[in-house]
Amino acid sequence: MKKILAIAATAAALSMVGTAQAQLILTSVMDGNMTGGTPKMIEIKNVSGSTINFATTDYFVGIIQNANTNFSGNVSLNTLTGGGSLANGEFIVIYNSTNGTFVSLYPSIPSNVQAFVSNTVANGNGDDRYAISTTTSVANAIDIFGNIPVQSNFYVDSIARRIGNGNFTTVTAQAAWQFTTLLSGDASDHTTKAPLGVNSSLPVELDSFIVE
Ligand SMILES: [Ca+2]
Ligand SMILES: [Ca+2]
Repeated sequence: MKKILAIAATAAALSMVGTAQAQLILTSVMDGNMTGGTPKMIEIKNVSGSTINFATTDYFVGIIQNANTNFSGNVSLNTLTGGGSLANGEFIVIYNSTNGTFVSLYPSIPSNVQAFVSNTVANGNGDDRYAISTTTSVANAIDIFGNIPVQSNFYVDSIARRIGNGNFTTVTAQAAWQFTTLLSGDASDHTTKAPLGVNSSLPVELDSFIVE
C-alpha cells in the first residue's frame, strides 16, 4: 500500500517560513518622566556577530509618530556616527535631551555604549513606534518596536526593555518587551530601572523567525 503524502500542503507551509539575519535590534526605548518628558531615548545593539562599519553598510533608525505608518523622522547611522562603526555586542543610544536631563541622569556612559543626540528621531511620547531599516522606508525594516498600524499609549513615562526575540519585522511591542513605569520626577529611577548597555536577558539565537 502506498502512502499519500500531503506534499502540496507541506510546500505551501514551507513557503511561509523564511530566515533573516537581525544585524541590529532595538533593546531599550524610554519616554522620560522628568520635566518636558525627558529624557527620551532609543538604544540599539549590534547582534550581527561582527563589527558593522556604517560607511559601507548603513542603517536608518526612525520614528513612526502617532497615526503614521511610515517614518516621520529618521537618521542614517553613518551620518549620526560620522562614518563610525559598532562592534558586535555593543550599543548606540540616541537621546533627546535639549535641557540636559539625559546627561544629568547618565553622567557616566558605559564603555560599550556610544551616545548621540537627535531630537528628530528620539521623540516618542508613549504612543510612537520606532524601527531600524536598511532604507528610509519602514517597508525595509529589520526590527520594529510597537504595532505600526495601531496607535496606543503603551509606554507613557516608561522604560521598555527587550526581554525576548519577538518577530523582528512584525513585532507587537508587548510580546517581546518588558515595560516599567518611571515615577514622576524621580531621578533615581533611571540608574536602577533603565541602565544603559545591558541586555543580558536577550537569548543568543537571533538567526531565524517566521515571516507572516
Ligand atoms: Ca512622557
Ligand atoms: Ca506621539
